[in-house]
This record gives sequence, structure tokens and C-alpha cells, in this order.
Amino acid sequence: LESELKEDREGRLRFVQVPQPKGRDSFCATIARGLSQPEKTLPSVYFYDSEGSRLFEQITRLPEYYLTRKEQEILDLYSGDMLAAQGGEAGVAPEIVEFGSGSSKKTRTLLEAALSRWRGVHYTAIDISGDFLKASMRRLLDDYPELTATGIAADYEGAMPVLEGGRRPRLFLFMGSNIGNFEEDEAVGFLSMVRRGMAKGDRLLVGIDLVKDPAIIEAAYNDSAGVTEAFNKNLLRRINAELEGNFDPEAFQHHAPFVPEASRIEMRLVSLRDQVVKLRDLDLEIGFRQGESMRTEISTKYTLDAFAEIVGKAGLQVEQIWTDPDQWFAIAMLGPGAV
Ligand code: AVI
Repeated sequence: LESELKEDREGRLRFVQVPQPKGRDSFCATIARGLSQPEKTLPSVYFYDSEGSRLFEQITRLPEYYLTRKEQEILDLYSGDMLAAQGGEAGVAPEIVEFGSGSSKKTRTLLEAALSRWRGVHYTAIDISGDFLKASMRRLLDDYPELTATGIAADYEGAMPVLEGGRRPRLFLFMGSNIGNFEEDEAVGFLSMVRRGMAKGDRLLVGIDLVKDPAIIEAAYNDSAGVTEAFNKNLLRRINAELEGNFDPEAFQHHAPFVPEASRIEMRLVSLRDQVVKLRDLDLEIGFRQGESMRTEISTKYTLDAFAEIVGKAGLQVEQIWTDPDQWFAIAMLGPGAV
């Protein structure tokens, strides 16, 4: 594999940049496809350029965005239990491997719990946003002199071959309700991919947002400071910058209703007038009618049963669940099913 490997922090940090030769092609193809459908969509994975990652960090601190705080609450209460349940209590420290680590802020709680139990804790973080990942990994290693780490700048699939398994049990993390941004088949696909990469003794922790009063959910995606709106519209700015587009972000309205039939938030951009947008790099002209909406993200809210069903379809099983006292959010520990 032609990965670029760098060492940093006196050898405590390895940084792997997985080349994405098709990155630009698939960006172009996915955007073109999404905008050419009768019901236009833009894929939410493209939110996270450096500005998008910065805006998302801001979202996690909003008073309305309960998800991050609730998940943090669960980690504060149960990190020790989670590590014990993984089976590492008496033996060796598990390697902690996180998909979509972002700023790794919440992971600190789990890492601290691990560092207080074992020497030689290793953390591997996978994130698509390379610069963002590198900066947060450096901060992490400066704060925890005992920690060693690997940063992998890649998409999840691209990272799988880079993960070296087998030497010690691994605790995979997929936190923050990231799984909720997948359609069901994608969620099953992701979980199946992790299952295939799992050795005996490995476990996966998944953070999920639970079904609750829709007003609470909707407030989290329609914050009064307008940060989620800026995050949503940043996708248009990114397309303008990277595909020579002329989207006018002001000509679209942020709309993020909870759709009960699908048990999810659907984040949309609604055209405020009839307009034609040009993407010169794609040689594409797209017409929007006034009131026409384009879907930019789904964010699924699960019941524990609905989640267990998806987990089962991926050949895994839910071994344990931790929730916050209000039961707004949950962290589930998944292990290989009984096959
Ligand atoms: C990253 N993901 C779990 C967030 C969510 O809540 O679905 C992304 C987000 N979209 C709007 N606000 C936050």
C-alpha cells in the first residue's frame, strides 16, 4: 500500500495518509449523480472540509445539540465499565481504534480510563480530514505523555487494510451517532466491514441517538445561533470552490424536520426562488424550482430494538447498552454474533 507514513512527537505518533487517487473523481461523480436525480441529494460525507469540521465542532458546543453532552455523560459514568466489559481488566490494554474521530474530545475520557489502568495504551484514529486529524492528535499526545498513537487520514474503507490487528484486543469506536448518518443498508455495510476486520476478543462501541420528543430533536438541528444552517450551507460553498460552481447560499433555506415515518432528521436546503446553478468543472447546469428541496443529510434516531435489528443483519450482536439517565442517547457494545 502506497501510504505516506510520518513519525512525530519523538516517535509516539505515526501518521498515515492513505492516498485517494479516485477522491476527486468520486467527489465529482457523486455530486453530479445526486443533483441529476428527480429528488436532488448531496452526500453528507462532503460536509467535512476543514471549514465544515470547524463548524461541526461548534455544533457540538451548542446548547440545543444534546448529543455530544449526553454521550459524554455516558462516558463519564461508564468508561471503566466499558473497558472491563471489553475483557481487558486483568490482561493487556486493548488498542482503541476510532472511526471518524473528529477532535477526539470525548475519547479522552475513555483514554484516561485506560491510561489509569494500563501502561502502553495505543490509540488509532481514522478521519477523512487529514489536517484536522493531525492537529488533534498532536494536542492529544502533548496532553498524555504516556500515550502512543496512529493517525490514519482515510475514509473508513481505505483505513481497514492499514489497521494491524492481532497483537492485542481492539476496542473499535464509532461514536457521536455517526452511524445515524447512514441509510440502513450503509449502516449494515459499515458494521459488516468492521466485523470482517475483527479478531477474536475485539469489540465495537457504537454511539446512537435515541427516539425522543421530536421537539427536542428538531431544536438540535435548528439552533438559534444558526450554526447548523452555516454547516449545511458550507456544502454549497465547498462545491463552489472545488467545482467552480455558482450556488448562492443566500438563495437556499436551511430546513431540518424530524420525519417520524423514517425516524430521522432530514436536513435539506430549499430553493427560495426559481434558479439555475452552474457547475463549470462538471459542465452541468441544474435548475431549481422555488420551494424545491435538496436533501443533504439524514440523521437516524433509533429505538434499541431497531438498532439491534441492524446489528443482527451485520452478523454482530448487542452485548451491553449504557444510556444517560434521561435515555436520550446510548452507547452499545457489539461483539461477534453466535455463528
Ligand atoms: C456527525 N453527525 C452525527 C451529526 C448528526 O447529528 O447527525 C452531523 C450534524 N448534522 C447537523 N448537525 C450535526
